[in-house]
Amino acid sequence: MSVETIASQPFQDQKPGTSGLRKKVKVFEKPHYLENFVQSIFDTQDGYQNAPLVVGGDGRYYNRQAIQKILRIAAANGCGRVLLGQGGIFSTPAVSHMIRKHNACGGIILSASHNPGGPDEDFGIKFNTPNGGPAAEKVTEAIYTATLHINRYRVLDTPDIDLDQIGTTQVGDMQVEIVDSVRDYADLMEQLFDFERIRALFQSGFRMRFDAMHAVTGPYAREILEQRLGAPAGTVVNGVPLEDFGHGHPDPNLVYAKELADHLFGPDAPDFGAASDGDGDRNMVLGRHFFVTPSDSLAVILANADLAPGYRSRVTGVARSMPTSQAADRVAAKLGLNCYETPTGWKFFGNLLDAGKITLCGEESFGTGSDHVREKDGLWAVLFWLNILAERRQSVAEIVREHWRSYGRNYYTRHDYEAVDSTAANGLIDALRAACATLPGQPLGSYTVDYADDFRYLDPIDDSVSEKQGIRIGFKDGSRIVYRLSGTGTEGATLRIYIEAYEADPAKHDLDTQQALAELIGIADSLAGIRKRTGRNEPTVIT
Ligand code: G16
Repeated sequence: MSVETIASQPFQDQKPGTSGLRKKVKVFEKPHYLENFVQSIFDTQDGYQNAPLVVGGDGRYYNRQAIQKILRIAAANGCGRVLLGQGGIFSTPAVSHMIRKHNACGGIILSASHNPGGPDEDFGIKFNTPNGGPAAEKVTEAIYTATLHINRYRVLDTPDIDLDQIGTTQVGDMQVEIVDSVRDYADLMEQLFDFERIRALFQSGFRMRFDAMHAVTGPYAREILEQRLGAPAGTVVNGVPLEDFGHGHPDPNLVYAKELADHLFGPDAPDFGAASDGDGDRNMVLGRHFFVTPSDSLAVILANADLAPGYRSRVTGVARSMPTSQAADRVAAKLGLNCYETPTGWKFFGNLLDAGKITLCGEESFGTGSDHVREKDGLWAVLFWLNILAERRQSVAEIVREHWRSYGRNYYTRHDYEAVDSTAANGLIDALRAACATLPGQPLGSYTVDYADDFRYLDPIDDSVSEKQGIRIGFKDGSRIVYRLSGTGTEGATLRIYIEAYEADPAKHDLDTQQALAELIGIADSLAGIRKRTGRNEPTVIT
């Protein structure tokens, strides 16, 4: 067993996006591609000689091959100990928890999140730092710079190990401890929420369906919902993780989790429905014949945080990503809590959470979380809702409607144009940026522009600055249109347009969202010249 140094050449396209490096599997399969990136992590990080490194992924195609490669590189670089989920499986929030619980030097997560999996689909790799969270921009920049200069990587010449057997294996001088992927995470959930109350809710005949979308949360949801909380067997559907997610698109929204949505809007709908994504960090929450937007979900959780034992009387503040609706801001204002607006990307919450400035945070992209880990957490959000439902004994729709009556309703929608020509998409954003200077004060339809800018974030903890985080157009009445390009797509560019309007009058809280926002949607289209610039007549996905 010897360490080999393999000569290699840089790839120019290894810049991590919103959440790690995401590419087609075919790209990762190119000789040296994955190896270069992983070696660049070891070349720029430290601590792995003495503290464990957590490794796991969402089980998608190429997960197992990638893990064997990572173990060989880790051993060759002097890593002392790896904590690996059984079968190479860990949900993203579970990795975050393992890093924190075991004082690890960090973690390597293999996932392309909600993107489809399979030989012709997507794969991804992400590095998380010792706080359990996605690496901050300065860390990902350092890794990226290393990938541009790399000329060799190290591997230990050793056979594959059995990833399925719990226990400890030696890989050269490195110890690989294969652990139960679920147990520690499920124990943590039990500390945060009132499992007895939720158990009683299920005993009272409350019915739910959790759609794991053939992705990583299946085993977690079965253990927590069906075993520990006593939900009837069959509550969790599509619960076996598959390498191609059963040909599905594991993105929990009304378009891709259609089967679940149809069931919740159908004649025999249960009381509660939920889904999670490929790697278990996103969530969608539904009531009987009722969809809760992620922005509203964050606001409702914040307003009801005292009902969960792990959050009672200890919420310090909240943060939301800039394009997320301002519903949580209204709750924070009423409760006298700090509310922060950050760029898109969970990594921007890390400093605020570490500094204790916020306890809860969320994003419109179906992400909700708290300071229990440093990732968004799909099942955590579902359990928070179950805890609220168990205490309040009202339906999801009643709880949300009551919330709107107290705080007003932020009508909200996101229109995505996927796989748009990158030059056209960049041109569209550049033109909007140029228009920002002259827009304030201008009337657009029945609205008047209050401010227009390209969002710039000054991190209040480390003073780092992130520029060009999305074009914001705010109107005098508080409505907003936001444009930005996705940082997670793997094909062309994805243009996202976020549209929001506030409605205080309860008599107007039951409109169809697209109708309530129709005028703003028209303004958003014509202001950006979407048809002309992209050649598209309608969005690919509306959420
Ligand atoms: C990632 C990030 C999120 C972000 C989302 C969408 O989620 O962790 O913070 O909101 O991407 O990003 P974009 O709009 O740039 O595509 P995930 O679940 O893909 O890891």
